Amino acid sequence: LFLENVIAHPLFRSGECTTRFIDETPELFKFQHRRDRATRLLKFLGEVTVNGNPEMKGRALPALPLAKPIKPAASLCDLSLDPPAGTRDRLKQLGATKFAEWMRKEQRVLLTDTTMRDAHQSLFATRMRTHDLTEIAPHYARMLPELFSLECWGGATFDVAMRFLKEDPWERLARLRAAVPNVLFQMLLRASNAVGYTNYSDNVVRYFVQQAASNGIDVFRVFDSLNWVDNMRVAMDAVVESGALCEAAICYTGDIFDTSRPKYNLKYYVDLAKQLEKAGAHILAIKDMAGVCKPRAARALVHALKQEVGLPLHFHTHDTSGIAAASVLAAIEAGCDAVDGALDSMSGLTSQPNLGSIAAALAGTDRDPGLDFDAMQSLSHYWEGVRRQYAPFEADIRSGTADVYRHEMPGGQYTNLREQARAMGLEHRWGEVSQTYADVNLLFGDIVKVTPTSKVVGDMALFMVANALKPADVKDPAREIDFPDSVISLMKGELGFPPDGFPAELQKKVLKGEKPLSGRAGDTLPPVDLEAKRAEAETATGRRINDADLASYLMYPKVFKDYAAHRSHSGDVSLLPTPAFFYGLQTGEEISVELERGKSLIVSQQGTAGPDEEGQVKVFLELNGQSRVIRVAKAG
Ligand code: 3PY
Ligand code: ZN
Repeated sequence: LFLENVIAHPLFRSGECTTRFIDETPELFKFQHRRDRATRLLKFLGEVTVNGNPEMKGRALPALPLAKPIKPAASLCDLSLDPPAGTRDRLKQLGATKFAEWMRKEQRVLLTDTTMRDAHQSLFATRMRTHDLTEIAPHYARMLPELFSLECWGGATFDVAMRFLKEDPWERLARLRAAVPNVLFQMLLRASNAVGYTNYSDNVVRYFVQQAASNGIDVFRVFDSLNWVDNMRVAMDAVVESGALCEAAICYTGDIFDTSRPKYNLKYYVDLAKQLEKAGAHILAIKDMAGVCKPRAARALVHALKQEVGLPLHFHTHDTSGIAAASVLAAIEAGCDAVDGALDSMSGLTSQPNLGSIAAALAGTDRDPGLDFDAMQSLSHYWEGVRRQYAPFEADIRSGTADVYRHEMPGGQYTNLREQARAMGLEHRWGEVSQTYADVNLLFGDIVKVTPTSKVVGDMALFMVANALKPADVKDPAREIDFPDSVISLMKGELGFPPDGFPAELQKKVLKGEKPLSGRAGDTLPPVDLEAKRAEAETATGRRINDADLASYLMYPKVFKDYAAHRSHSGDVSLLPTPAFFYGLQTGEEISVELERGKSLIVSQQGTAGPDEEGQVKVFLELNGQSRVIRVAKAG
């Protein structure tokens, strides 16, 4: 290995190396590092093979081994060809403002594929791993270059990547970007809450946006969880400054035709849209996070917004009701410029409606999106195989349900809240949880529910079910209640305020005499000393912290520390195929792990023995044809 490194080194090859070449060229010893990387991954595989992945605890495993997802055939996609130009090339050429003008003039309806973000967030608790995304990314670049964007980052993916999947969201972005140079990458940004659950200092929000833009995000869908435009300005300004597209979202809740909830009427949304246009948005999103925007409302809303604002419109919804595609088609008929969907096998239920079917429904019309039907089917076939690997994370729902109009739970929250309920032993009482979720919304004054306010409503619903509390108990001034921290924070105004404030009596009861904030949290949160934080993170993790790491640490200090510890102990587990990561290796199973371009490990499992009297299990592995034995202490 050492000789291989010497011979391959450019200085050696140029013949210009001196006698000090070996001393002065530390990378010649990098094979050691490579061997360490392999050993750490083998230990991880041994551990999961014997004790299971902690993530799988208490879940029903699928029948193993699982078939490998099938990628598009070479006849459909020639990876040796450069990807054709796409929307990203157009953005580079036109700049953000002119790009938005182009969108408005474009006859085709523009399509966003959410499969790589919202679809898996909404179907299986955001567990899709980088490996499955990067395997198919080069095909997307060549097979669907007409897409408007790929939503592939932000929302819950940031947190879940580090916390549960033990991988780096920035590396995911870099690998995807390298594979897809031509199509816009879109992320979901929670305005002042960035990709977290709480308001961050303004300079942290700005720093995060700069990092995301310089690492490859082109479209930022920015929303505030209470539709409070003042709380969106810092993030929006930072996006505009970065040169990326600022897509500001109005979060749709209620029903514009429901006269019993007049605060969410057409005027409310039109006013909001005008404020966002004035605040500098390039594109306006209608973000129907729960999927409650009925076809009639979608048509009326798009029609009104087209008349009242000069921005291109992008409609996003969820199929929880089972009829979301009707709303998408109604929005398109009313002149909507862009819409979201997920590829067939990743669509429906709490995910987005089916992009392939929407494209087919529009084929031959004047809004035909012009996507290749066979390409979409072939990519969907790949996702079908991928999805099977995540079966243990799926919610047990079989059909759309009109119940969503009652509970208004965001699709992206549904599987996560069920997860929380499961962890608290309440999954069998899910019906009660969702009814209580609706009750809590009314207790809080009928608010917009989207991350993080939706999480607070969910926390409170679980708290009430677990403690057998009814709305009357919560309101009763004589009943002492130890409210969850997130509820206290909400009532304090740390996530902002709805236009009509929170119900005064409940706010007083929750705050127990403490005063709520009088303005935006960002106005009172002091700026964070970024370099001091970098030093703190370096001490905490014992590793060099680059700019992207710092952004992760600023968002989630504890989660990042735990992730960094896992990385130094187990290596880069994002490189492992998904069945191996979640289920370990079956006897006779062989996998290939690409450590870096052209450097793969072939690992196979030859059998196990034990546990012995000390509780140790031996896992017999082969690494590139050489036997390795990993000893693992059997848990429990
Ligand atoms: C998120 O913020 O993660 C969402 O998906 C909101 O809809
Ligand atoms: Zn969504």
